[in-house]
Amino acid sequence: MTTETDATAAASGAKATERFHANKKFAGDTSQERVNRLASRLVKAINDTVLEEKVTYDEYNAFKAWLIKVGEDGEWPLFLDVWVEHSVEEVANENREGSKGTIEGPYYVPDAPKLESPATLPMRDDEPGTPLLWEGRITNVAGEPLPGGIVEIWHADDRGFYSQYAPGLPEWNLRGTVVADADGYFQINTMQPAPYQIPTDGACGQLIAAAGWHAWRPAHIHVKVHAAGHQEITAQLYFVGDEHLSDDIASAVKPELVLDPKDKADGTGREVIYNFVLDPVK
Ligand code: MBD
Ligand code: FE
Repeated sequence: MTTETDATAAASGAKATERFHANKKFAGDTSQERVNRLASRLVKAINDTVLEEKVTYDEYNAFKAWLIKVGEDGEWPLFLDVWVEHSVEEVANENREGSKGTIEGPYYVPDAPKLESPATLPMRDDEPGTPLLWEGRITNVAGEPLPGGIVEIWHADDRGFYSQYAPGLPEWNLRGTVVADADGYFQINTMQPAPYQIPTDGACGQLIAAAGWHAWRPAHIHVKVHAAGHQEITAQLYFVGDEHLSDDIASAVKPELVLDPKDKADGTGREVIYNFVLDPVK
């Protein structure tokens, strides 16, 4: 039987590439002037590196082979989201007053099952890990509740695998679209995820090994929070004490996004409160 631990970089890369095309979330109307400016700067940055570092033909050919492999493994979404998206997110959200955001990453799937709060995410009968109850409230920047607010949530399991990107997991495992109540409150029962390694057997893993880096991200819960008339926020929540908070391969940790769950009094796992504040639509 194929299980999640049989996951390959190329298979999850192919899924992430397919998912990117399906989500189609860009306008594609960049002006010629802007393309000229950005493409010229990018090409110049590469040429400057070649000239300043005296890059050899061997290194140039290794680079070319690696870029080809990124495409063959479907790892452009992974590569870009790990090494570039954090800067794009910083620019996009620099003027927000409400909650901090961070990168989306390559594993979001829209239209996860809709769950009324209090919600329990879809999971296996024998889902491994520590149960986590997350309670929160969605408000505007004035602190007023936003009824009908929604928390889309997705995260890896206790072994570090995402449903729909690793084989053998139920389609919507640990994914849901949670609807807050009339006062903006929500409760979500899930399993605390474990620290996560990006796939090591594809082109990105090859780069990490060749450069002597590591492939770890701290354990994290992805969310998209939205409510009518407000800007959607994409974020991730982390866990205090995680050894990779300070060296996330994706540079996506912010101190405002770190949870400190406590043991529940009834001994059934852990619980934490984390609220979201949404900016009005501009
Ligand atoms: C992930 O799970 C992730 O969140 C990011 C940003 C990149 C790769 C895998
Ligand atoms: Fe992730």
